[in-house]
Amino acid sequence: MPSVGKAIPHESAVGHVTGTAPYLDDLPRYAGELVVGFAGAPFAAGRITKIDTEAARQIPGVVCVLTAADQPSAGATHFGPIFHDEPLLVSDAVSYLGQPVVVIATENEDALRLALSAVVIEGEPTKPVLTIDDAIAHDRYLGPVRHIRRGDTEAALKRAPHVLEGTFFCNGQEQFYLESQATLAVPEDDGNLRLISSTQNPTESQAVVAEVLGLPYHKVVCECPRMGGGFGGKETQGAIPAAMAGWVALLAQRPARVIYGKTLDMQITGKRHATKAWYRAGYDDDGGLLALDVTFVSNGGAFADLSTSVMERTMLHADNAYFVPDISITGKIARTNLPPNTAFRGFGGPQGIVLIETILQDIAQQTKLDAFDVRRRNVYGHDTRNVTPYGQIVRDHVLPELFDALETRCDYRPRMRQVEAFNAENRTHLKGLAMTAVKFGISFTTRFLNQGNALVNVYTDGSVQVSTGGTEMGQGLNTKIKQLVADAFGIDAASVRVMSTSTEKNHNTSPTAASAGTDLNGHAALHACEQIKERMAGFAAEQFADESRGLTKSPDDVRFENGVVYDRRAPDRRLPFANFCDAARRARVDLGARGFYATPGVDFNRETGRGNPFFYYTAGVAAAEITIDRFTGDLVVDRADVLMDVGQMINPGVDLGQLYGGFIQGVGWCTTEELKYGDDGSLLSPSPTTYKVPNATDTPRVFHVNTFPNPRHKVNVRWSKAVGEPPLMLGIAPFLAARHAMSFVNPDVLPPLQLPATNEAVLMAVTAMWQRDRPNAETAEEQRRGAAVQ
Ligand code: MTE
Ligand code: QUE
Ligand code: MOS
Repeated sequence: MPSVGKAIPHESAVGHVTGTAPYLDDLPRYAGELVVGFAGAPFAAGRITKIDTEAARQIPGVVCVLTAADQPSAGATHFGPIFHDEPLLVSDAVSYLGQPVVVIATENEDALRLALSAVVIEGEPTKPVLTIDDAIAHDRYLGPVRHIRRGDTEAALKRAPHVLEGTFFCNGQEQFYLESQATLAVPEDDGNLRLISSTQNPTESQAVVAEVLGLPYHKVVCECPRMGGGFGGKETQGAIPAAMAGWVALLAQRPARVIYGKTLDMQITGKRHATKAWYRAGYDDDGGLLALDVTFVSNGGAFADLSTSVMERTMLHADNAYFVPDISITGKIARTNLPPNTAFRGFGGPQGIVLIETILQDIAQQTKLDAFDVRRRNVYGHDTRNVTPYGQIVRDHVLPELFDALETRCDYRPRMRQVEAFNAENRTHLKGLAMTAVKFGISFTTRFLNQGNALVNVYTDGSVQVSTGGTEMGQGLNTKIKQLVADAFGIDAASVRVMSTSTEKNHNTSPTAASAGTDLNGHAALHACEQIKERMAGFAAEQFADESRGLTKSPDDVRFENGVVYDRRAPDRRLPFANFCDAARRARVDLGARGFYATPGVDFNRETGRGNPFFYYTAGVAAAEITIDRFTGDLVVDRADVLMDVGQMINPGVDLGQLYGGFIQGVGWCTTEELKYGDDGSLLSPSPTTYKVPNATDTPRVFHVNTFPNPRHKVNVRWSKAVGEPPLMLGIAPFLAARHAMSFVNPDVLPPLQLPATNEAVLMAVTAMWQRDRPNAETAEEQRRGAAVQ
C-alpha cells in the first residue's frame, strides 16, 4: 500500500478537467462585495502634474476613489521583497507605463469601467529608458555589482590558443499563467482582514498588506486555496492587487475583489529578465574550455523586486554542467522604465545556462569538432574537475553518465550522419541536431528562506489533515505531500487531505519557489508526523505489551503499515489505524503536531562570491533535432529526447508532467515567445494572438522523456529531487539545433542568432549567413552586427 513512488492522480485532476476546481474568480460573490480596479500612468517616464478624479466620483455605483494622498498615514508608502523601493500608488515621478495612480472601488463592473475612463491623469512625459543598452548609456542600475571569480582569467585568456569574443542577448518571457493575478479581501470584526489570494507567497501578501495599511501582521490572514499557474509570476507581483483589495475592504468595511484581465496582467506585471552578456571564452584545439570572462546585465525594470536574487542565480549557473578552470563572472541589473521584472521558472538560471551552451556550440563549429564531444570533454567530473566557480563541490552526480546514456539512446552518431547527408542534398530545408545539459542548484540562495513548517491533525477515524506553507499551482505539491504523510502513518493516500494554504496555520513561510516546495514542506510535514508517531508508539507499546508472552513495553518495535498499527515482534498484536487513533484520544494522547525543517549546510557569501549555496543539484540532458525552412524561417522540432536525474520520484506521473511541461515552456522562451515594446514602453504583444506560447502542435513530433537512476544520491526527502524548474533549461536544445543547422549554410560564420529564435529571426540569420561570402557581403555583416534585437 505504500503510495510514495506511485503515479497516483494529481489531487485536483478531476477538478481541473471538469472545471469544478474553484479559482479566485469562481468563488461566490459576497453580498455588498466591491469590484476594485485602478487607473494607471498614461506614460512610462516623467512627472504627473494633474490627477482629476471628480468626474469618476460622480458616476453612480462608485464607492471609493483613492490616490496616494489617501494612503493610511500609519502605513508604509513603499514595499518590495528585498528592497522597499516600490510605491503602491504614484503621485509624482512615473516609473513605467500603467503604474497604478488611482484605485477605484465600485458596486459593479460597468461602474468601474466608466469610472476608470473618467479619471484624468496628465503630466510631462520624458523619453523612457527601455533597453539594457540604453540603461547602460544612462548609467542606470539597480543594486550593487556582483562578482564570482576563480583563478586568473586574464592570464588564462592570454595563454589560450583561441578566444571567442561576443555578445549574446536573450529575451524576457511572460509567465502566461492561465489565472490572472487576483485577491479577494474580506473585512472581519475588530479591524481584522482576511485575504484569499492567488499567490505563491501568502506570507509576502500578508506582510505587504499589513505594512501598507499600518496593521500588525496578526490582524491579516492570507489564504491560497490553489493557483491557476504561477511560474514565478506570483511570488511578489500579487502584492499590488492584494494591497488594493485589502485597503478598500478595510476602508469600506465590505468585501473587495481585484481580478486582473489577461491583457492588463501582461502589460503591467513583471516577467523573466531579458539579459545581455558580454563574453570572452578561451579554448584549445581539442575544444577544451580554458577560461571564461562574462558580464551579465539584466533588464530589471523600474524597481528591484527579486532582480538581485535572479541575477545571483544567473551568475551561479554560468558554468552550468561544465568545469571552467579560470572564470570571472560579473552581474549588473539595468534600471529601465518597464514594470519590475521578477521570478520565472529557472529564476535567472536559463540566462546563464544558454550562454555557456551557445559558446560550446560555437567552439565546436570553430574547431570543426562534434558538439557532443566538446560538451562531453568539458563536463564536470567525479573526483577531479568537480569544483564550481563559487567553490562548491559537485557531489554524487551522474552528468557524464547522462551524456553517454543519451548519446546511445537517441542514436546521436547515426542521426548526425543523417542530418549531414540531408543538408548536403536539400536546397529548401536545413536540419540540425544538438545536445544540451542542465545542472540546476536546489535551494534558495538567500539562506533564511530555506525553511518550512507544517501542521498535521490526526482524527479519531484515522483520517488526517495536513497543512503546510507550500502553495499548489498545478505542480502537484499537495499530491506529493499527501503521499509522504500517508506513508508516514502507513495509511491510504485517500485518508490524507491537504488543506488550503493559510498564514494562520503556517506562518513566516517562504514562497513556494526555487523548486523546493516538496523538499521544504515535505520534510516539515514528516517532522510533524514523526512527533505524533512517537507519542502513538509510546501508547501502542503499552497496549501491545504482554508479560505472559514476554513482550516488554517497546515503542521502537511499533510499526505503522497497511492501515494497521502492530508490534514488530508479535504481528498479531495489532489494531486498525482508525481504532487505534480513537483509543489514543480516549487515553489523552496528543494527535496533532507542528513540524519544522531547515535545509542543512547551505551557505553562500554574496560579497565574496563563495560558498555552498545549494543542498544538491538536479541535472539532465536533452537532444533535439529540428528542421528549418530556409525561405520562411519556419522551425519545427522533429524530435526531442529528455533524460533527467530527478532522484527517486515521489510521484512519477506528476514528475514526468513537470519534465514535459518544463521542457516545452523552455522551447517557447527560445523559439516563439517574443515580447515587443513600442518606443513609449507599451507592450505590443499583450495577448495570445500576438504573443506565441507553445500549443499542442508545437510538441516535438517524436518526444521521449525519461528519468535516469542516480544511486549516489542519498539526501533529501525519500531521496527525491526537486523537479519544478530544471527541465525548462533543456528547452534550449532546439535553439542550439537551429544554430547547428545554420552552420551548414556557412561553416565560417557563427550564426547571428539570439533569443528568441522566432521564424523571422531564423530567416534573417540564415539569409545573413548565406549572403556573407557573396557580393553584398557588407550588408550581411551589417545585418549580423545589427541583428541584436534588444
Ligand atoms: N508547474 C505548474 N503546473 N504550474 C506552475 O505554476 N511553477 C514552476 C514549477 N512547476 C509551476 C509548475 C515553478 S517556477 C516552480 S519554482 C515550481 O513549480 C514550484 O513548485 P515546487 O517547488 O513544489 O516544485
Ligand atoms: C531562488 C529563488 C528565490 C530566491 C533565491 C533563489 C526566490 C525568492 C528569493 C528571495 C530573496 C530574498 C528575499 C525574498 C525572496 O530568493 O524565489 O523575500 O528577501 O523569492 O536562489 O527562487
Ligand atoms: Mo519559481 S521561478 O522559483 O516560482
